[in-house]
Amino acid sequence: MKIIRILLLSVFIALTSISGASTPLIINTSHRTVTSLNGHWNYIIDQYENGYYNYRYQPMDRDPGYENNHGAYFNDYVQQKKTELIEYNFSNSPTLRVPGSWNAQEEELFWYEGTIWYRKRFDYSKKDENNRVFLYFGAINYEAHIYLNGHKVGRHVGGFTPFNFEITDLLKEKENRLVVKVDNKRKKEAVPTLNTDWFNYGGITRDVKLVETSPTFIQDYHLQLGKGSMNEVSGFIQLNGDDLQQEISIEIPELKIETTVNTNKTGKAPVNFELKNATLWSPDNPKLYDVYLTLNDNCLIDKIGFRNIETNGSDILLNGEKVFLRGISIHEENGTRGDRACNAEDARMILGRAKELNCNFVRLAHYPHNEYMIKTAEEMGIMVWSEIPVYWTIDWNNPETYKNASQQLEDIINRDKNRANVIIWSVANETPVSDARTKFLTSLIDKARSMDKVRFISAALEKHTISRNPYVVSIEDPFAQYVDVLSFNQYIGWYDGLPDLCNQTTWTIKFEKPVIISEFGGGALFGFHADKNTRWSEEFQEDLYVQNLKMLEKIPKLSGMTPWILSDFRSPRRMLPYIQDGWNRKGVFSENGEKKKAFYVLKKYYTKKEQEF
Ligand code: GCB
Repeated sequence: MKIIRILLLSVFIALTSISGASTPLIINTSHRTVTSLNGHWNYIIDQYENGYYNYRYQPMDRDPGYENNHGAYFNDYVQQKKTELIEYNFSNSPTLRVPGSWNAQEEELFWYEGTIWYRKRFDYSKKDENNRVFLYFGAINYEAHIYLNGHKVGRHVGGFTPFNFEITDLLKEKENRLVVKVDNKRKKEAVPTLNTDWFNYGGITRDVKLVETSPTFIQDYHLQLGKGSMNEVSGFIQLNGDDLQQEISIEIPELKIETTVNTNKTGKAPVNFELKNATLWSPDNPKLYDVYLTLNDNCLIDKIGFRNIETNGSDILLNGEKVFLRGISIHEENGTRGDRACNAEDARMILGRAKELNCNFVRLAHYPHNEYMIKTAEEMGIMVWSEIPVYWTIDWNNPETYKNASQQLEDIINRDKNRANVIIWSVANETPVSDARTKFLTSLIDKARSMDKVRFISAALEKHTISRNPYVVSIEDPFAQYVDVLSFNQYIGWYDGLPDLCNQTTWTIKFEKPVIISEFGGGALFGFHADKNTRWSEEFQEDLYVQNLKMLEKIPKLSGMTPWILSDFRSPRRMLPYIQDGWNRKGVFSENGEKKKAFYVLKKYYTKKEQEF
């Protein structure tokens, strides 16, 4: 008996290690044939993961390919026998809105970190019987196991990146039962790790859709100006399907461009063509062109901007002209709703605040934000710093942790590589210096550069004092030599002395690279007024901004900044009663969009900067 059990277990382990991975990411889903599965989904709270593990704490789950694979216990598989003991029922369970976190929707779930099962029933008729169908999730925080009609479709780890699975063979016309196990428990080896300074919203936090494609289709493409070029588009197109060697036409009618490429045996075609008299994308004129990619009768449209971004010594050049990045850091949160931002309206609201500050740049901290944020920023003429959650104390020596971080980086580059406004991939935030950390981060840089030769690579580093002189500050991190843009966070006047310390501080930066101050700031409760020496008052924060801006202006290589932060945001680390009450108060706006005094200081500075450049 014992031997049989061991045998079964080893079969199970072998099976779980061979599959469950998602299919390559389908980009630009918003311009494809899609059906939204957003809406109300039934849910079951499962704190002990009863639907997944048996009472010996062995998974009842099987990965795809397993014969008679009904997946987990809570798989919503139709039970025929009336006598069968079934201790769950989705149909009689309450519902949650998708997209959205569970914390924001049910009071009893506000602090919940664990497993919740979601179930959605739907009918689906394909537009053409030969077509293929994929199930696409914008993001689920943090780990997801997906089952369709009693079969395991796959598993995904990472709370802020999109993924998809092909479900063509599992899909039915009527009564499909889609079950998702979502687990947002924090873990040491995860990315991010146990400790962060933001709220761990759990759930299906972004759009869910079915994407229908022809048997062979354009799955991916990269169409942007090549490195150093103002007019040469260079990139690729990638097909998915059985008929991989085909001709694809590329058209940009407004520029009178019509060209074709032929894909090779692997479905890939390099793309190179010249743009004549194109208006390049910039914050002043965020021009996007309609680009048509046609394979047989199927046309996929995208709106693409073209721009050149380069550094020259310590300058950043956009389309050949020196630019100052008038930025602000942002969390992906709608504070009024107290939830993750998840739609175009949220994006317009958040980025509208950045526009009011006169920003031309945003740091989307500390994880990949949803696609609406990137695209809305692109339309509004706002450049973007995009980041992965390699934050603070990641498990640097764990190869699985590296794989996870690297996958998140790959997925976000894949999703956003055609967006002209994205200019920086950031691989980390405030990570403690060690050999293992530097190796981890340089491998991430290699990965990013292998996928994107044009955009800058950076990371938010920390400052150091030299020669034990607290007034002379520099960047000593060995990782600094690998980045294109030198970025660092500093909190002089808040964690580090009082705002007056700014007057005595000087900066020596030895690297011949553009410098971005990726964070500075301090907390203030909107509506709390006192003198400038009283912490948490709007006046203290206002003075802190005045002093910091005066100090930072003196850094000769300064090319931009993204103060911390646009709006107050939820954080379990911030529980000071009557002041914080669960919110990090460093916003220049309150969570409801009220402007604090520091807002006006920063806006004035940015207006001056705009005139200078
Ligand atoms: C930092 C972190 C950011 C925090 C911020 C703060 O350095 O990068 O995530 O929220 O400080 O408010 O302390």
